[in-house]
Amino acid sequence: MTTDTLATARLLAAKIRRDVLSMLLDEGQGHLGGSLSIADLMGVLYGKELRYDAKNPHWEDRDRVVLSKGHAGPAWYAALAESGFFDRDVLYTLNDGGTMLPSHPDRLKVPGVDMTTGSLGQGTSTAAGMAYALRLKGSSSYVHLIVGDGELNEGQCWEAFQFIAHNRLNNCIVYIDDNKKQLDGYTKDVMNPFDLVEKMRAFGFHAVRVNGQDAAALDAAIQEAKAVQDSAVAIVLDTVKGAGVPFFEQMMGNHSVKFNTPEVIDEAKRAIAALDAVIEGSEA
Ligand SMILES: Cc1ncc(C[n+]2csc(CCOP(=O)(O)OP(=O)(O)O)c2C)c(N)n1
Repeated sequence: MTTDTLATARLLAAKIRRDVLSMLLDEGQGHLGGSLSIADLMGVLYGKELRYDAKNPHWEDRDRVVLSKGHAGPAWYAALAESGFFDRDVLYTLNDGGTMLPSHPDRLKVPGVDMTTGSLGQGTSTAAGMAYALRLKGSSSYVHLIVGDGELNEGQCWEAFQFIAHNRLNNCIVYIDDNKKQLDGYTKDVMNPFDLVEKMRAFGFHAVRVNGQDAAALDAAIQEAKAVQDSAVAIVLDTVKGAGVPFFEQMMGNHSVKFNTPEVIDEAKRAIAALDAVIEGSEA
């Protein structure tokens, strides 16, 4: 990644964070923590890595994204809006009646969304099927599958991973967002995932662990994954739930945040203003 594209990815991550905070503040609540932890990955994917045409979302040769942890939809919607799939104003209709942006991604409603998700685990199987179909068609497109660490409680994930590994689907890059928390506590307390890199290796994957908040590290891991010829590939993202906004990183219950106290509202507004300043500084 050149300095330019790295800067683009970082700027996009800042915009995603700003938009996620703004839309959830406008909505009064929403899945903040797990949206912010994948902002940097979304920045690298849409800022540099993906092959897409925002004006032709069904372009045959596009890369596919499956956000299996579908509750982080706001981060994906922000990435899509900032990448030109639809107008940014639409973000403020999140979860409203008749919206094209339901809280969880719907492939029949959202331009750029190829797979409906929200029921944890299911996206792993559908992504596996998409990658297998692309392989059969001789396509060079990739499927980027994003899974949560808490989501791994679903046995379906391990069945899908076994299928991906067995078929050596190196066109399906599996990202595990290891932000150490799930809905109601620390992942290790709810159901310990143990060492995710070792576990993925045991399943037959080429697996690495990277700082999921670092655009350069993410890009290097993606390039490494793309160079793997003979096995499935997984990138475990070492992330922080709520990443990028210290107040929300430190909030224990930051899975779905209610913006209903002056303190939380002020902190969100302060963070949005700080991100706006960063964005304006980068674009000046
Ligand atoms: C099958 C299923 N069971 C339960 C839920 C409710 N639920 C939504 S998010 C979540 C926690 C997910 O944790 P994780 O994958 O770590 O998400 P992150 O921390 O990255 O937001 C749960 C249990 C669901 N959406 N689907």
